[in-house]
Amino acid sequence: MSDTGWAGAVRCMWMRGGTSKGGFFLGQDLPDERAARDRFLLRVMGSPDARQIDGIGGGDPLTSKVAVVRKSTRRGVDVDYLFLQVFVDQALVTDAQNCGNILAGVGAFAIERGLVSPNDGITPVTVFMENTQQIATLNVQTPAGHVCYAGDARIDGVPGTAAPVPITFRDTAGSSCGALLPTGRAVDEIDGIPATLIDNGMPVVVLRADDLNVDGGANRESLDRDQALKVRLESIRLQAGPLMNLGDVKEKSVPKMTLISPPQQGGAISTRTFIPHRCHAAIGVLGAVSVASACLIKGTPTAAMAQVPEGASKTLSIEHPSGETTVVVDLAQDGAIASAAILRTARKLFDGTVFSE
Ligand code: NQM
Repeated sequence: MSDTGWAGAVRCMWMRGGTSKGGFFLGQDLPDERAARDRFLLRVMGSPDARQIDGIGGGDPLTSKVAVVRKSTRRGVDVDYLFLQVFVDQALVTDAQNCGNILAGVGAFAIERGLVSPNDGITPVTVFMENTQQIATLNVQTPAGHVCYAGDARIDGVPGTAAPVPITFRDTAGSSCGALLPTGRAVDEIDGIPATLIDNGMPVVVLRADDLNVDGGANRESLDRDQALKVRLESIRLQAGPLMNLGDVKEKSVPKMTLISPPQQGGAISTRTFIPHRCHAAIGVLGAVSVASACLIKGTPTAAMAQVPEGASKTLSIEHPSGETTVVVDLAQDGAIASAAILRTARKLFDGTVFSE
């Protein structure tokens, strides 16, 4: 046994899921005991260390992620997926958030590991997301019964093209906070700044960039250098946590902080998102679903600024630092959000054994 308390060689697939990367594990291959599992994952990723030099993490929250996948015993569900965020520069592993980008690789991984039998053509994989106890369905390209990663789909933030992985989410409202608007209000005020506290799959605090004297079109690097902005955002975030039923969020990666400004590229809204201490290179999948939802809620600063098409099925382009993410929202007859769909791609990067020794 190593100092992680776990004998060190474990099967792992390293995958890109959407605009993130992470290690994909079968649940049975990891220690059952949570503290031992977390020690193992910190060691494998190389945390805590800004460069994660002694591990496989990429020195960025977007490349320090883990999917734990098991065959499901739930009716109508193929696999259970637990997402874990391994902090880069702190010895923390949290399951307090979900991740829709890493989710994009879960269907292919489940088929590759034999948890789901592939069709000849497209294989729908229904996933129970353990973090938020909700369900998503992925359509994986499986010509001749083999996962195909190559294709013509393009998503902003990833060079080139790959096979499309459309994902549909149902009933994601209140995923972690218990309600779409956990305070019961469309707008709250924290530190004198109007904020929409919303959760449609990801808890997000939506703020006008203008109200913080920030250029809503600034690039990721300059926003990441703005320490004064980060201090203000963290103060708002720590107050928003309990208001959103998330408790003390000091050591949690939620809520995310999204700064909005009017669309610049013909989309619905422009965003810059802190996740929560670094600026996202794009925007998270469920983060985008939550922001798209805020565009539809009358009385929010987001709705006042957003360009929203007519009709019960709305295609909303959420602009971000590396392009845009399209969210298709279908409304029920009473105007509530019935489902949200998003296009992702995924790629198997390597499959092998990772060592914690
Ligand atoms: O919101 C980053 C990502 C994410 C999460 C983050 C995500 C989501 O881009 O569903 O995908 O917000 O920490 O992977």
